This record gives sequence, structure tokens and C-alpha cells, in this order.
Amino acid sequence: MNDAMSRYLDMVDDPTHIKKLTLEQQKQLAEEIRRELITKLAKNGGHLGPNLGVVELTIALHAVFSTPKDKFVWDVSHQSYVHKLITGRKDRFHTIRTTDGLNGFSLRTESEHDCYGAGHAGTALSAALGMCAARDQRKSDEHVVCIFGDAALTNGISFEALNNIAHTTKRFIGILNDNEWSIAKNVGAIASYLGKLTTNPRYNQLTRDFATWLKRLPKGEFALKLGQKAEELLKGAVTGVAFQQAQTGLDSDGKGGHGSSLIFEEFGLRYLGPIDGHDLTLVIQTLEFAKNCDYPIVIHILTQKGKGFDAALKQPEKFHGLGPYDAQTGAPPPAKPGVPPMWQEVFGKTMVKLCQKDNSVVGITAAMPSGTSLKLLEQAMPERYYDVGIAEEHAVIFAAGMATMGFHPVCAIYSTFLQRAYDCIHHDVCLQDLPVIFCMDRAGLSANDGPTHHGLFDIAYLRCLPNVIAMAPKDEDELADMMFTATHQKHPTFIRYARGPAEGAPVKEQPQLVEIGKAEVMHNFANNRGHKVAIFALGNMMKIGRQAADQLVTQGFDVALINPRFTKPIDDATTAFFGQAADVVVTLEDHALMGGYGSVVLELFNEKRIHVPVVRIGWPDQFIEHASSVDYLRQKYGLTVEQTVAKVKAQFNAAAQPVTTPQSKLA
Ligand SMILES: Cc1ncc(C[n+]2csc(CCOP(=O)(O)OP(=O)(O)O)c2C)c(N)n1
Repeated sequence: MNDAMSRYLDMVDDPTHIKKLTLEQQKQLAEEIRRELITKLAKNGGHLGPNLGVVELTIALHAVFSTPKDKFVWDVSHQSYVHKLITGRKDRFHTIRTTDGLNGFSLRTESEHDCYGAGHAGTALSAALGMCAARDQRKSDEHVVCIFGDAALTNGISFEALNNIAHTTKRFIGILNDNEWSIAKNVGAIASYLGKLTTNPRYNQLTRDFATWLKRLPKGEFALKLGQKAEELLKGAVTGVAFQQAQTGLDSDGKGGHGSSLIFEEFGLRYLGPIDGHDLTLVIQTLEFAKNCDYPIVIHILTQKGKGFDAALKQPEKFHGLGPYDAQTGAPPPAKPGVPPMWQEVFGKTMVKLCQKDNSVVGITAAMPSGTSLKLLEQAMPERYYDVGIAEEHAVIFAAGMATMGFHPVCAIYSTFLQRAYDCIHHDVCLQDLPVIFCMDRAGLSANDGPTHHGLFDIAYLRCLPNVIAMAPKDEDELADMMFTATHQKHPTFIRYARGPAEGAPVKEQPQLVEIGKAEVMHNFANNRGHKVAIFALGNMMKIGRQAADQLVTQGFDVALINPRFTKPIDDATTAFFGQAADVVVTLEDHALMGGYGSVVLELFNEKRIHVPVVRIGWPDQFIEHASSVDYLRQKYGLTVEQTVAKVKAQFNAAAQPVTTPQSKLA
């Protein structure tokens, strides 16, 4: 039954079909789903490793519970692809993370089976508890199951939720999906603690009532087989000692784990595990048990990231989330020649250079060593590198603490994830005016990830805070200069740069200081009697600015091109000068228009009473969807050379029309 024509997967159009399959058929389905993941994701990439790890868990969840009535809340939700395949989206699965295709995360608008949207880590326990509270309020009976990874436990919000669960509800099912990996290897004391739970028989006692419950399963032939298999596997997965203890009640008070300092039990949650998360039989039985519990429970399952694909098992970090790959070998396509280095790579190399020269500089990442390339510092100077886990708030306050002692800590955090640490930026860094440096990666679009990952708001959320110095480099050489400049400041500094390839500018051997608040005039007016257009192109929008300038010059306009460099403090004098001299000003930014760089310029013109039309090019006031490419989205939303030129010309055409002022209307 495993040829392409007769797959069980083809029969599963919605989750009720899972319940109609026998256990053996469900196991076969698991293999088919693994194959589907490996082959379908090869073309466009995606979160392969995490999804290969939750195949049995997801089948078991749908075998035991019934969505959409019951609720599954996935933390981050990058591991919800199997859930998507089972919940009526398999025919569109090949479109995942592409234009008009499925989103790579749970999305409430995509399916009634996605009860909660996510993309940022650590939200699932709180959201699931909120659903439990709502259920209890309205006295309905649905089950809420929260699936969270071991790395979610490095996150503060998860603990805020854990602290609150036992006081809020009697019915809460948490599944701790422990594969020992965040994106990189999981870090910190909790990771070590989970390791102990897994390997130390003193901790992993099976509970007496669960063991009894397993033995009492109905004696039908099918169920008996399940029970026997579970017993064997339990012995294997949890160690013989633990299982015997559970059977005899040795060292157990019958509730399981009490007295063995299990952290979950201290939080008032029943802890069960660890169990083999790839043993479908066992996972189903454990979930059945949890379904009948009238107390909050956490089931600790052990899974392997990348299970079923050798390449992914060997390189869990690389296969956490990746681009296209060969479905047989896992190898990426050959690199295209002539592609500039990534912004991230230049950042990582510059960090090493800065740390080598300046003892006050250290690097901090919140679980993103490879994404940010801070791993280059880890490799070169591990003593100057900190991975604090998925803990952006902690990262920022930790940096603030170091800064009080004379250090220049560099927090490499994606623009979108830094949003979580906003109060820490305000209260701990800016209010105390500490020289923490923020390198805000992925400022701009993260096209195939979509709205949870686009970094389009940082200029707006930072510019209102006093003491901030905020910059955006036009190319990678200027990024290095800005990082170097930041290490010489006594104030908080923020540098935003995009995902992906930089501009191909040669990077100087030694970076140079940039004057704070000083723009760079790339090209001044020619004063040739053409209409004057001043283009302020921020950061990575310089390329579009340059090309738009060239086109406008060809069409007879007199164009000045300015690299603003700073969004705070901006270069008042240069900005005002060009505002006064130009007939039309253009601002270009890879950021939301509302509150962004264009707004900064408008405010300055207003203060200085400069009356010039300003064409602002940036992202509109809506959440931008995911798509196959940045170019597609820029085209769709008007951030292109052609549309910039067209808007400038439209501005002149509008100015040529007779103006209908309020007076002329009255007359
Ligand atoms: C706030 C936030 N910081 C960082 C990330 C990037 N990120 C995505 S998944 C992930 C690791 C998740 O690990 P875990 O929860 O253990 O799940 P696994 O992938 O191992 O199944 C990280 C750090 C994020 N999504 N959100």
C-alpha cells in the first residue's frame, strides 16, 4: 500500500480520516508523510527538520482529539506542516512559503484547524491557557493541547504561563517536544535539566496510575497488542528501573514525580514522561490518558529533529529551516557566481575584528547564532560570545548590565524579535542612556516567512525614545563603519540591515568612524534648469534610489541623491537644504510608512516651514503577506524604480493642474 497511487495520505482529506485508520495504517501514513515532507519541501525549502520530528506526535494528536473543536496551539508553529497536511491542505502543500501559497506558520485565516497564529517563540503556553480559561468560563468541554519545544523553556513568557496554569484551570494538556535543539543546540540550565530527566532513572519514574491505566486497557485483540507493545517500549524508552518502580510503587507516592523535584510538579502540573515520541502506539495511549485527566498535565516526549532523513539527522541546525535542497542527499544547489556576501556574514566578520581590537566589545545572541552569523565570533573568540536562549528581553537587560561596567555589548537580534524587548530598550537601555549596540538583522522583508518575520517597524518604535542613535547603512562597508562607530558611543545605538545578499561593495580592511547625524550627499543638483528632485534613499533602498535618479536624469530632471545614514538624529541641515532647494522630495525606506523615515522628514519640514511635496515610498499600513520573493512584494506594493519615477512625475503633473483651494471653491 505504499505506491504513489494508493497512499493513505491521499485518503486523508480531513482529520476524521485519521481515526478511521488502524494503528498499522497510521504508522504507514507516518512514513508517507515523511516522504512528502522531504520531497515537497526540496523545491522551495522550509522547516524540514522540526516537522520530520513531529510526524507521529501530530498523527497521534489527530487520532485522539478532534480539531477544530479541540484546540492545538503550536509554539512558533514552524512545526505545524504535518498538521497542515492532515487538515485539508495537502493539495496545496507544495505552495508553502510561496506567493499566494500556504503560510509556513499557523494562520487563523488559513484554516479553521489553526486556532492560533504564531511565528515568534514562547507564546503557546499563555495562549493555550487563555483558551482554557475561556472554555472554563463558558463551561464548554473542548480540549486544549499546547505543543512547545524544549527551547521554548528558555523563554520568559513560557515560565510566566507555567506559573499561572495550576491556579487558572484544571484541564490543560501541555506537550513538551524535546529534541535537545533550539535552532542551534539548546542552551542553559533548563536544557541540562531536561537532559537529566531523560537519562536519570531517579527523575523519570513512570507514574503508578498511568502504568495501571495502561494495563487496564480493554482486552480486545487490537488493544492488547497495543498494551504489550507499549510495555516493551516503555521499558526501552524510560529504562527498566523506572518502569519497575512505577509498577511496584517504589519511590512513588502514586502521583508520580512528587518528591523528585520535577520542575513541572513544583508548578502544580502533573508531569508524565519522558516517552519516545516516535512510538505512535505509546504517544496515542499517553494522549488518551491525558485526555481523561482532571488536572493540568505536561507530557514530556523525546523526538529527533530530522528523523527519517540522514542529512537532516546529521546536521540538525542546518535543516531546522533551509532553502532548496536535493531530496536524495540534502545538498543545496550550487552557489550562484557573483552573489555578494550576506549582510549577516559581514556583520559576523566585523564582530570578530572589533572584538580583536577592543576588549570592551562582546556579542550577544538570543538563540540565533547561525541566522545572525554571530557564530563566527563564537568560533573565533568563544569567551566573548553569549547565547542566552530565546530570551530577547533578558538579552537586552543582560547587555544593559554589562554596559554599566564599561562594556560595549552588541545584541544581534532580528528586528521583529527585538519588538518583544521594547520595554527593556526603553527602561533599561535608553532611560539609563547605556552604550548598548543593537544590530537589527532582517530589518526589511523576510519574504517567505511573512508577517511574523518582516522587520518593518523598528524606525517607528525607536525614534520616539530619547538618547537613541539609529542608523541604516547603504552597503556592507558602511555597515562595518557604523558598527565601529557604535563602539565609540556613550549612548544606545541601533543599526538596521536586511536579510540576504548585501550590495557587493568592497569592505575596507579597517572600518572608519562615521560622523553622528551626518548624511552623505551622493550626488548634488546639477543646477541645469531641470525640475529639481531630491531623493533620500535609506539603507538598502539606495540601489532603487540610484536607479530612479538615473532614469529621472535621463528624462531631463535635475536630481540630487542623498544617503541619510541616520534616522535619529537626522541631518537637519542637509535635509532642510535639499527640502528648500527641491521641487519634489522623495524618501525611500524598507520600513512601514507610518512613523518611518519619511515621517521624520515631514516633521522636520513642518518645523522649519519648508513647503515642498514629499513622495514617500515604503510599506503601507497593513501586515504584508509572505511571498516567494522580496521583488514580488516590492512590485505589488510600489517599492520599485519604475513606481518611484512614476510617482515623481505624477507629482509634477498634479502641480501643473489648476489648484482648487478652499477660497476658489467658495468663490
Ligand atoms: C521570539 C523569537 N526568537 C527567536 C525565534 C527564532 N526561532 C524559531 S524556531 C526557534 C527554535 C525553536 O526550538 P524549539 O522550540 O525547541 O522547537 P524545535 O524547532 O526544536 O522543534 C527559534 C530560536 C523566534 N521564532 N521567536
